[in-house]
Amino acid sequence: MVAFSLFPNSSLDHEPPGLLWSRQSFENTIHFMKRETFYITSPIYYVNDVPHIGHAYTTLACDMLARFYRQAGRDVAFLTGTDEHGQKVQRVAEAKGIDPKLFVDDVSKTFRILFEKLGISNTVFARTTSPDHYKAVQDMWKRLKDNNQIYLGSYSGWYAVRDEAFYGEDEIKDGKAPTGAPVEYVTEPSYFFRLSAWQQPLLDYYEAHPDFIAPESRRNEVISFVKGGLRDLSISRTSITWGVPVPGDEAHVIYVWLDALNIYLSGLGYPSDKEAFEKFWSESLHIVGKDILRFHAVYWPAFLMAAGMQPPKRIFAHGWWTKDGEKISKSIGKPIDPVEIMDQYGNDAFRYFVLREVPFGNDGDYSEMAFINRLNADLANTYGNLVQRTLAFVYKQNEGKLPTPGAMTAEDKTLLALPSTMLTDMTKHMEAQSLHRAIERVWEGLFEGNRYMDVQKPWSLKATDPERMQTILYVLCDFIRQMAILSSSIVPELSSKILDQLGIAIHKRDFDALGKSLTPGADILEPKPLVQKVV
Ligand code: ME8
Repeated sequence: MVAFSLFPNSSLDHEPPGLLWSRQSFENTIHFMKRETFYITSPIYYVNDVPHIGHAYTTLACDMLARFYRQAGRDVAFLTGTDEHGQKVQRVAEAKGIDPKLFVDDVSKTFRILFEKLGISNTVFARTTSPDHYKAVQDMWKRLKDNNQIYLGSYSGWYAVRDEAFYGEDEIKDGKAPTGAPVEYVTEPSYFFRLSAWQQPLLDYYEAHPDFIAPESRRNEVISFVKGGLRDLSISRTSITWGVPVPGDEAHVIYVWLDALNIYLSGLGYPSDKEAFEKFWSESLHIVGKDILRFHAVYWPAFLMAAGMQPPKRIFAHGWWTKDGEKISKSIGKPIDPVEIMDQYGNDAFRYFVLREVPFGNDGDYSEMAFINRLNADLANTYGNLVQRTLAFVYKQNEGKLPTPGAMTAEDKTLLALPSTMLTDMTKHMEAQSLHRAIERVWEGLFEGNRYMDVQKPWSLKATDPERMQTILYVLCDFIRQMAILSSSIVPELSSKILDQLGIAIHKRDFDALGKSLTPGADILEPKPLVQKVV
């Protein structure tokens, strides 16, 4: 039985209490209610290098989805982790003169620490060196073998260690892989997977499941790649030792991608415990970078179908972050350290910037100027100011208590009804993984809140119409409460601070609290500045 630790990163001191409560509450009620499920996965990252902005990016995107669906009442499993086998990792460990297991333990920890710092709400941190994962990989191998999908042969061709990928002669240009990775010529005995036999079934599957691969442009690329013909795939190596042994032929280790992809099953406890697998697999969403879409959208469904299993529900490939137009990675010398940025500007600022700045699916270039502009304009001016102006005024004018509203005007009612409409739009965007659009929608709401305040001018009514002033302030407070619920998956720390200031109980922070209203006269906390502007 896999323990879905609801907080593997339980040392988090910045975790918003709302989510902590939600998860505990969900776990308690799990046996009594049958809720919709959601299984979100990030790639598991190679441990040849320390984590950078790219790894943080994918995992943050998954986290936004996980938090959103938890608030929507779904039972969420969220996997991230590390990919620890293969030639790339073996070589780095050898070069450092360290035992590979000690080396991977060390680097895997740096990913775990980064995700804790980012406030990632994963339920599983999976590692390919775990004994349970070995079982899943060997189980897959046996299924493929039993189904006559594997044969022994010999591989002669190109291999790029950086990509851990085999390339055909026709793909090599100027002595490099299409990704620019250096290649080496390999000749070794190898087991092969009958990938060529899956060309038509894959094309049929893509056609019958138009939402399987997204975005659309990437789906088209995959389809034309498969239409171009599939060669049988080498799935074992004899020239390396760092991997899962082939059952019954230990001179071979299983190809690192066949090994790694199975993490999505072993992370659910498969094959020892099929309960979680049965519960979550049909609602699985793999978020990956565009660099590894071929492995996920071609090899993975082919392996699964060949093993007699269902492909995942959907695969979404996002774009690539560059800095000054160049690829980001330590080995290429352009790292961007997310920890440094978070230490300087705060977690939410980093999270907000990467998720908002670039349409999810497109490439983006990191610039500090753009980062600071977003922080100042969106977080400080639009969100922070609305909350600060309102709560500071209420706290001062109303002796630290929420106002009591009188009769409401059409404008009041319109503003208060906005968050529920926004949730409908947000949900539509989240279903399409248009994360940036979901965020945009929330900020459109915040603009409306600011506009309402500027038009209603509650401060000008203090002497002339204090009753109307109370109503306006009440509307603003209730609007802010609802906005903080909606923004919880986007800027969790900021949202939870706002809800804390308003005295909103932890169990009233999910989407079903949207239509309800604040209790007039309840105490609020003394407002503290929420977002520090960068000047
Ligand atoms: O491919 N921009 O691991 P990996 C955006 N172990 N995203 C980026 C990025 C960038 N500049 N750089 C990295 C592997 N990423 C395999 C995966 S899954 C069964 C096995 C993100 O460490 C993006 O998600 O090379 C990309 O797909 C992933 O990190 C590659 O991580």
